[in-house]
Amino acid sequence: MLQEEARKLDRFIQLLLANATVFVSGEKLAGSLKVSRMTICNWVHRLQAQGMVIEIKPKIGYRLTQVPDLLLPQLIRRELHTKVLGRSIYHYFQVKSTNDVAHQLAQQGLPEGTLIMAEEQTQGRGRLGRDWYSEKSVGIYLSLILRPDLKPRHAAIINLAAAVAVSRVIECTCSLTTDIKWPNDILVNSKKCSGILTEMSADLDQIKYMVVGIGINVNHQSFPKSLQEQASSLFLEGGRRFSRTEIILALLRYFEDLYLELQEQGSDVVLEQWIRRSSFARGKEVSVDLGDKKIHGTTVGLGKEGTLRVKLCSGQIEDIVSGDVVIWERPN
Ligand code: BT5
Repeated sequence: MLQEEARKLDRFIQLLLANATVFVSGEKLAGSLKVSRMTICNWVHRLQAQGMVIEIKPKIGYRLTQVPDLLLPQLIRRELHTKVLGRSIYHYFQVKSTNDVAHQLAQQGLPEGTLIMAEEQTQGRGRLGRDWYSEKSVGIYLSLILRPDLKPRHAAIINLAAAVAVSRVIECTCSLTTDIKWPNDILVNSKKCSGILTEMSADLDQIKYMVVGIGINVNHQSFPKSLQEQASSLFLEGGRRFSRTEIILALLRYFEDLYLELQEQGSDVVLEQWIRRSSFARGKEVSVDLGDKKIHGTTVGLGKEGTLRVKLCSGQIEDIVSGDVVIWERPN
């Protein structure tokens, strides 16, 4: 769906929500949104298919009587108590990737804190061109535009801060115990329930903007075979459904607190919290796939810029900037 159409559809839902006690005529809706009555009719059928209950009275109009668990900006805005994050909200029913939309909007000059959410991603992305499975309306797929006053080499700290915020929200809102696998996998019972993809546009010594993309498996009841061993959802681990809206509200608050503290006090505040929340920070025997080689060793903390420090058998310490970490299964 084109961005402009998606914006109009959101405005349409807003009008239905604002007038939920009365029937609104198709003509009036079409006029205020500058679309045809046929478009209104198509949208109504589309929303009904998404679980919205909309009464249709011929020659009179439409009335919204029941809203499903959609990530409606109108509802999020009403409950949001942040200064920066979510000050502008874009919601889409379907996009390729919320990170792609965020890049486009950032290049158009949208401000820091702009939030982009989608019910479904058709080409959700992980790191290094990998896919992110994004089933419709059961997960959280969001991206935030940030414009931090940081040198590009400090960007990894933002990634770690997002991981801390996701871990905190899963613990506080869903009462589940989490672990963080460096740099950005949030695990519940050793299975991945969330991933973060942080991208940036930068000059040599200044970040122009960053896009922090967060995916959380919330109410998924199952996963494709290829992911079943490693992935899970809060529903599968917690045994009940969770409100995606409530999780997003808490996430934005926790992330903003840490983001503002980071800019005032420096990276230690993030590093300390990350280390406290991760069993991978110290004393874990790991293998790290660096692309061109694999190393084995024991983790000995984080470097100032968010690197993972691994002590090799030789005693030498490697600072890992990027790579895939797994628990080292020592050969017998
Ligand atoms: C990540 O990459 O974990 C980053 C994921 C970021 C997703 C968000 S959603 C909103 C925003 N828009 C986007 O397009 N992306 C971001 P990485 O560490 O490379 O992990 C990717 C790997 O995790 C895949 O190769 C699979 O093995 C696995 N995977 C894919 N989908 C998964 C899912 N839903 N849950 C758990 N694991 C998954």
